[in-house]
Amino acid sequence: MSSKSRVLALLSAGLASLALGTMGVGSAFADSKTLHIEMTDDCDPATFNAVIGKGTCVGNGDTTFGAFIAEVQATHRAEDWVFDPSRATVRRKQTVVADNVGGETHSFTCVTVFGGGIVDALNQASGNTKLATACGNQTLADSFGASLVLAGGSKAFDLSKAEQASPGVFQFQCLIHPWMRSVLRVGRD
Ligand SMILES: [Cu+2]
Repeated sequence: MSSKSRVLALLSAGLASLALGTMGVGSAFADSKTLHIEMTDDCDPATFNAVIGKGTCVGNGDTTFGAFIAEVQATHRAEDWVFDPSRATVRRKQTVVADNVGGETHSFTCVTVFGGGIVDALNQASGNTKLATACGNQTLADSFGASLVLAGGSKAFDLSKAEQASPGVFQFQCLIHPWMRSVLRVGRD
């Protein structure tokens, strides 16, 4: 296999596993007990769907698949693929809601150590050669399945039940695009 087709095969394998995950969607609350984190991207549906498969991108972004890969290889990230905010102060009993406002599926996965996710080609391209460590002794595959958020969907997380990466600090990342990250720090109530 050429290195390009190998990259695409790995990407397809990673994305095919999306279908096997738990498609849980929590409800989004608008009260102050909730912190919303937006998951964004800029996928161009024509090229992403042509390369990875139909339904990969349901948005209306304009970053082509080729430009996306080139950007990740050059800078280890794609600047429009982010968790916003990437840093926030939370309260101990606060609920965090991840809102996927992008065109692709993302995961909002609790990790104790940031690192590579489940798509090896993107791990390599983004320089995340060491895998992330999921919270709660979960495997990456299990935690990925439980933390998927489809395009247009939302998922709520109860921080009181999430493992802290260090005292007072929660870390979340996307296991498809491992540079999409948020660090949540518990402030004084
Ligand atoms: Cu993602």
